[in-house]
Amino acid sequence: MKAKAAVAWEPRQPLSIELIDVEGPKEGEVLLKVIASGVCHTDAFTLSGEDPEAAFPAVLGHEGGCEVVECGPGVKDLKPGDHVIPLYIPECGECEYCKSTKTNLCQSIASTVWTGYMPDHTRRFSLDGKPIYHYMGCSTFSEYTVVPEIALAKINPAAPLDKVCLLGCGITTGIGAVLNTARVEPGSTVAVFGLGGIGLSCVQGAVMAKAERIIAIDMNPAKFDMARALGATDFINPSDLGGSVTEAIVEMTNGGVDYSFECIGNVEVMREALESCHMGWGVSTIIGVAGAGQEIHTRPFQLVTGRTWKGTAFGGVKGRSQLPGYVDRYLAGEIEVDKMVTHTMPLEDINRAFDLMHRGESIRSVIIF
Ligand code: NAD
Ligand code: AHE
Ligand code: ZN
Ligand code: ZN
Repeated sequence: MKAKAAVAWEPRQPLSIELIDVEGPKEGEVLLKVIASGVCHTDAFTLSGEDPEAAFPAVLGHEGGCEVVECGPGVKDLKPGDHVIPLYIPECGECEYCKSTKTNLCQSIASTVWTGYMPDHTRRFSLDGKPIYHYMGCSTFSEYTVVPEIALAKINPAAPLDKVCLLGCGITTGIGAVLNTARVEPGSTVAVFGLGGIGLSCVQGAVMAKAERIIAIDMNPAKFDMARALGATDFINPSDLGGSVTEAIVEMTNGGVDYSFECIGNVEVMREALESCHMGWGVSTIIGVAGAGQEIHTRPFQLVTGRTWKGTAFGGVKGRSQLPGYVDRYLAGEIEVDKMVTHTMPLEDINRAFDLMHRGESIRSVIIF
């Protein structure tokens, strides 16, 4: 079939709207109509050319709200009309990672997902016979996409897909980082570095965890109003300080925070986030994704003296079994999603979504198909 899609032909170039060919679903695969897709900073990261796993040309996008159109042979639990959210981390239920309660990192199809192929090592997208890569197993910047059943969370059909698409990455990642990865306790002090879709969702998660003090840090003060509305209690703009953010936090909290979260992808800030944690017990969780060749640094003494460095992907959430519950909690008014959608636009305007993100003018743009 034909589908309108935004194709990334090469890094650092605007996406190009094309009418591509989408092949039907094979064994275990599902053809989806994408109703809406958020635009995450990771899409911009891959487009920037910094992602060592990037393959071009590709259809990017991984925050989708979709409807099932057709099921390939062997698909067990989905039917046309079902509402689903594609998962860049699948849940096969059978691998040693799925069987462990300690991780969500199902590895059943990881070698193909992260290199731009379907699990059978072929691709479903092409234009004039030239194959196009998939992206994170989702490729939601296309009217139609093909995803394996094990990478689809079936959700409550009452949920608006143009909102809950954001649970396909940003919001779930931030909340999950706080509740699953760091496991913030009531009464804790928390610092959130970077107040985009991820950082603001950490703020939201910290409120859910009943943190007492939530320090929100961003170089763009325009982000503070939303952070305050979601429950942040203190605000730091690094440009306003004489010294470092770490010094400011250590002073404000009498020694450092119990938990910090890096939601930017800046390795220098990752260090600051760790060193802003309290000696003896502070835990810093890395969420931001950094470019090829970049590495984190700190004095080993920081860890010797009882700080812990952690990281998280999709907030530790197992997609098929746990994401539907996040959708239900949104429907019950327990998770804020609507306020995070600051812009909506048709696919034709998708490059504006990237411009708004880079200029710091959006939290999340949602593409409506
Ligand atoms: P975003 O662009 O919407 O937000 C980033 C925020 O950081 C902006 O508000 C910006 O002003 C702020 N910022 C930039 N440099 C700063 C600095 N030096 N000090 C303080 N603030 C600074 O991005 P996002 O969509 O929220 O994504 C954030 C990061 O999380 C990205 O690296 C993204 O790739 C990553 N991410 C990781 C996962 C995961 O599973 N680990 C999931 C989603 C996104
Ligand atoms: N390709 C990058 C890594 C990108 C990365 O870490 N992706 C996160 C999700 S970001 C969502 O916005 C992830 O889940 N990774 C798990 C995995 O197995 O890659 C690089 O640095 O190579
Ligand atoms: Zn993302
Ligand atoms: Zn698995």
